[in-house]
Amino acid sequence: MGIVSPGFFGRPRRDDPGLPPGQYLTEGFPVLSAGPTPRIDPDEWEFTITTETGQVHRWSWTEFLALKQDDVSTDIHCVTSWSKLGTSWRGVSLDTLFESVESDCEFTMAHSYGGYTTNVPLDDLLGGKAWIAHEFDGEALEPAHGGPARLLVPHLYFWKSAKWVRGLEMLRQDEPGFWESNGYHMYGDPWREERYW
Ligand SMILES: Nc1nc2c(c(=O)[nH]1)N[C@H]1C(S)=C(S)[C@@H](COP(=O)(O)O)O[C@H]1N2
Ligand SMILES: [Mo]
Repeated sequence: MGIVSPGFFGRPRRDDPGLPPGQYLTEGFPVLSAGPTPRIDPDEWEFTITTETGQVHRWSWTEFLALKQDDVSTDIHCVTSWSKLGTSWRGVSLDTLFESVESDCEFTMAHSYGGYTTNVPLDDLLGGKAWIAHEFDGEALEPAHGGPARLLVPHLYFWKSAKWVRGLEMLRQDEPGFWESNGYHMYGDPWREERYW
């Protein structure tokens, strides 16, 4: 039997070993927002972590920029099937932000300016896996891509990387955020194709 692999000319390459299943490479940087881009003045910006006891940890823009900064190079994967390899970000590790936080919760809800929410387990935010990023490619993060600052959780589908993030709420039990309430997967591992449920 002469088996010839079919030529998928002109189609996205979906067999790249560096890509999760069902993903194709893009060189551009698509903008995907469920609503309008909020404009946040750095003087009014704050990032908070609220624990189950109601304790609120707060950082102003100046305080946030004074924290230890990481330069991160990582691949990102959107559930709509595009992936972008080797993207460059600068931001503050969630490990740094959680240093002073005491909580027994295993789950978090990210809240954004503009109302977007997404749930992420605490384990997925710690251990050098997630950042609050404020630069992309050496420039201030554009408002369309989440500036002044967005959550960056690159090992999960990109809808977990909340743009215009304003805080994390600690949850005793997992709860769906915006897209998770609309059929997206509660966890969203691109390597297991956890797109929808
Ligand atoms: N606040 C907020 N964050 C968001 C979204 C959104 O609509 N609002 N969309 C999510 C989705 S579905 C994706 S794929 C990425 C898109 O990020 P980008 O526009 O920088 O490519 O942001 C995620 N974060
Ligand atoms: Mo997305």
